[in-house]
Amino acid sequence: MRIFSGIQPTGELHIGNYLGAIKQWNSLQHQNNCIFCIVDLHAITVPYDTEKLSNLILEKAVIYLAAGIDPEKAIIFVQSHVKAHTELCWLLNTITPLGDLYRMTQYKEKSQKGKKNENAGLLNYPILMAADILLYDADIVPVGEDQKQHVELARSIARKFNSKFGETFTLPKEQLPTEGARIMSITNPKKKMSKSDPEASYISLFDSPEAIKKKIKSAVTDTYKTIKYDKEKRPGISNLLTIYSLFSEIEVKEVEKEMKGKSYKKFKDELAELMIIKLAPFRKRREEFLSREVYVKEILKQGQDAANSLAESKISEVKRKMGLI
Ligand code: AQP
Repeated sequence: MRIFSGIQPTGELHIGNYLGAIKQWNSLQHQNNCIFCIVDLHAITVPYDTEKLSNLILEKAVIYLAAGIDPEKAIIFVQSHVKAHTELCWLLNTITPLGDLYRMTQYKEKSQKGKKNENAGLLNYPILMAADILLYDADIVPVGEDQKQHVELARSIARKFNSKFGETFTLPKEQLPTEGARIMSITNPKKKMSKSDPEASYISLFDSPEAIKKKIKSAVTDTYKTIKYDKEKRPGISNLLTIYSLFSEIEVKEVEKEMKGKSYKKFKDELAELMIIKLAPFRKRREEFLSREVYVKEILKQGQDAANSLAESKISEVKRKMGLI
């Protein structure tokens, strides 16, 4: 299987990005042809700091490596280093109905964050994402729930292209983890955890033990007394139970049994301890790779070459089919 997925260098990676996406990448890389991209061109569709972007891009490569992505097994590269992504995006623009873009949940949410957020790039984001995926004929796209709609659109664009210009693209399918596809914000458990939201709302993969303790301690729960999963009525405690379950690899039902009779404070203390232990190796490996910038850049260069050769051959086929010379 060909696997493609990416993450935007918009901020610090949080446990949602890990549980929703990177954890799946880790297991998929052993038996598939994996391509993992740092999607920097997506990151510039929202307000950003030009001074900080280059560091954020490099840091994401460090994080992929720290999280266990093996450059011997997977291609790791930066989206803007392979020109065919923007070229294919333009070509796919011409067959994508505007209505499909306006109904995308992420567009609606991000454009509502203020007038300055509204730009054509934000609206066209899913077409660039379709280009990212279709360029490599990806069969599977491992993502969290928020990206499902975009992968569905990529599949619909591929189908449309194939019927208009002849069989060209593989129809991609999203792959969501059974649990952890939507980790919620710890300050507002009705909202998805997001790296561009205020720092208190997410737990970074690299938060210090003190920060983890502080954030979990102030995580929003409810006024009930028992530690029970009920996503609709008790989103806060349910989110914490999901996080505990995923990091401990114990099913939620079992965690509930283990926590029976314990106070929220005790549960939170145990959750914080668990996360401190589980996240410690990420922090350590990140420090190691941060001090090996030359090596990280070399990995990205090799990734660029490998991705480029696949992408160039696909874009030539696409242009030929569309009648361009
Ligand atoms: N809360 C989440 N729970 C589970 N999975 C999540 N993902 C994001 N948030 C959660 C998954 O992480 C991958 C990378 O996401 P992205 O960088 O492409 O952007 P995003 O989906 O918009 O994630 P963020 O954290 O909310 O970033 P910002 O704030 O920049 O928009 C994707 O597979 C995503 O599904």
